Amino acid sequence: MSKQLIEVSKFLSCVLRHHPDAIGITLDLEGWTDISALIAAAAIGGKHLDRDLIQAVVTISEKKRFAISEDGLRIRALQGHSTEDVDIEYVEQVPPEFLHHGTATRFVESILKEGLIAGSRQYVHLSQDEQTALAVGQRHGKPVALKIKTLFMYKRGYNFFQAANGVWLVAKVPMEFIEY
Ligand code: HQG
Repeated sequence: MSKQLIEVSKFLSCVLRHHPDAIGITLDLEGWTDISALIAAAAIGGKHLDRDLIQAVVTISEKKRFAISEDGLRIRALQGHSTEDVDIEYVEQVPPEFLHHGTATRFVESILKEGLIAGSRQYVHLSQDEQTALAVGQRHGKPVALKIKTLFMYKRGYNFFQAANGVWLVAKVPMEFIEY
């Protein structure tokens, strides 16, 4: 992805997941916002966006972070929200026996005490495979992938959801379900 597209992707992550209020847009409960309103609001804040740039980011994003509505008028982030304005009705799914959580080695001590918590986000994020988890962990420092006994958790009553881009979501992971 070019530098310009990475910058637009970060901007979209910021306003569509965390701070829509920063540019004065509103997101509905499913996270959608009007693309022309987004472009206009960004312009007022001095940030140039246009439909082609937005479309390019949506198409190229290897993590499929965003989706454009079928009518082409709206955009949303598929997961990763911290804003309370959004409460996406994710599809509940039976998880596989194990999923993986990528983090940094410096967090492991605390995680093994408290379990995994969502922090500022709405959910703890889990990856299908160890390699993806390590890439997620890398964002925070020296990466480590924790193996989570997800089917066992499910059988104990935890609800699992999968975002449209494949990321698994769960409210928390108590330490008894973490293999390290
Ligand atoms: C850690 C990216 C100490 C947790 C990815 C993580 C993902 C604890 C950090 C998505 C803890 C939170 C989310 C505890 C959890 N003590 N640390 N008890 N419990 N943590 O960024 O999962 O590129 O909010 O391990 O692909 O890293 O943005 O969550 O390291 O799907 O599209 O607290 O963001 O996608 O960090 O990443 P984050 P995450 P994007």
